[in-house]
Amino acid sequence: KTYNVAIMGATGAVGQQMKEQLEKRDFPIKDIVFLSSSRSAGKEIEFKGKTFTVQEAKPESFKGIDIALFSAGGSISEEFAPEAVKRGAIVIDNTSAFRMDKDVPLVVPEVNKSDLGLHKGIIANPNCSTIQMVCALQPLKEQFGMTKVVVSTYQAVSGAGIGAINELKAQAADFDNAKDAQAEMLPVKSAKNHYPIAFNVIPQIDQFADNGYTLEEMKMINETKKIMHDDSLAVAATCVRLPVVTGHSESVYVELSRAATIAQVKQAIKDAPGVELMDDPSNQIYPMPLMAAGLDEVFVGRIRQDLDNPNGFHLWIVADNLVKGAALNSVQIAEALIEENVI
Ligand code: 11C
Repeated sequence: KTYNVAIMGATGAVGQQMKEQLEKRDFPIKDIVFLSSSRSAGKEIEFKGKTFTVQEAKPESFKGIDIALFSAGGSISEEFAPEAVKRGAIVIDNTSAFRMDKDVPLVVPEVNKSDLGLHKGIIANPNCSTIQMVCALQPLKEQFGMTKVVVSTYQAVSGAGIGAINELKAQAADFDNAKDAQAEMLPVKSAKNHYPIAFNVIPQIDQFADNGYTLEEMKMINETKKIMHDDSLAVAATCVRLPVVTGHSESVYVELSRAATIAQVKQAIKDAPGVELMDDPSNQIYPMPLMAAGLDEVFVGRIRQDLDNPNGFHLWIVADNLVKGAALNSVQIAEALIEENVI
């Protein structure tokens, strides 16, 4: 069987990657349509050797569509996802618009594929920094239980879109004027103040919530509990932007409910689907964003037992934020819908 697919936000950093994943994984496509806002409509996209023109999204664009992959911003999803569902499509939404809705499954196939069956038309793709973390945590939680997670992130600018990548590249050309570099995109386009990211580190991703955490931090906290089905899991996050183009890194401290050896933790990570253990300090083997860019896996290294708490472990987790963190996970959700006979 083949399916009619739409990509909403086709010209964005994630939209382009969605197209590539569909091609690479040979997703069973009958027909495909590339949609965007009026600003990007008219651009041309190559897909499997054919040229397609990007169309301005209208509610009627979703007529006959089976699966619609959305990544064009939360307000576009709020406007068009219900229209797509009304016309019979299943929406896989990569924005934060519906993630915490009770009726919307929030899915990382390696972790909670069974939630797909509960969908009412919309399935949410989690935040990139959440996806890579839960892929590594799930096998540990399953085997040893888990009480607490403390994460600090080192996030790439591509998470903030193509404009942020271009800004980093432009700023990186002139170290002598780094402090005065022109900045309009980061920490977040809609913020009052903007700071250069080249030669810098910015401890703000997205806007601040009233509790002093950023929205990115709150996403990691709330989404992790929802995906792992555990409201009692204590989660704290500090999210930081680095001058890296692609690949989010995370330093994660976990406390397990039951005692585990370092060998057991490494084995659990090694056996986990979609996760690759890359941990050999004697040969300086550990994951880094430059090597993870373009790859599907979540890489885990630097695994250490805490020196004070035998149930505490430290991990270093790296993945391509546009691949497993966004487009690949969305396409894997679509594949899982087929495998599980949900569509
Ligand atoms: C970033 N994680 O790196 C963000 C981008 O909720 O899907 C993804 C935002 C989201 O800036």
